[in-house]
Amino acid sequence: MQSPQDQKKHAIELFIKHASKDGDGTSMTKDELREMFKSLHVLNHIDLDAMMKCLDKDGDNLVSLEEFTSVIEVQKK
Ligand SMILES: [Ca+2]
Repeated sequence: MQSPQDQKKHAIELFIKHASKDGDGTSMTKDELREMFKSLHVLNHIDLDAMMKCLDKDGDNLVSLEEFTSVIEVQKK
């Protein structure tokens, strides 16, 4: 059983790993998001467009680390 802190740490590591593929590691494109879910073996269970909309709060078509972690924190409540 992981603590919420550990889960957040792992999520951030996951984000940076995938966000670094074609960028500077601070934001994730939809393609990178897709690759991330693929690596987690959950892509088939996810509506990528809905997920992107949910994560991308400022609508720039990139998911920043801040946007990513804010969703994780909401889910931990
Ligand atoms: Ca954004």
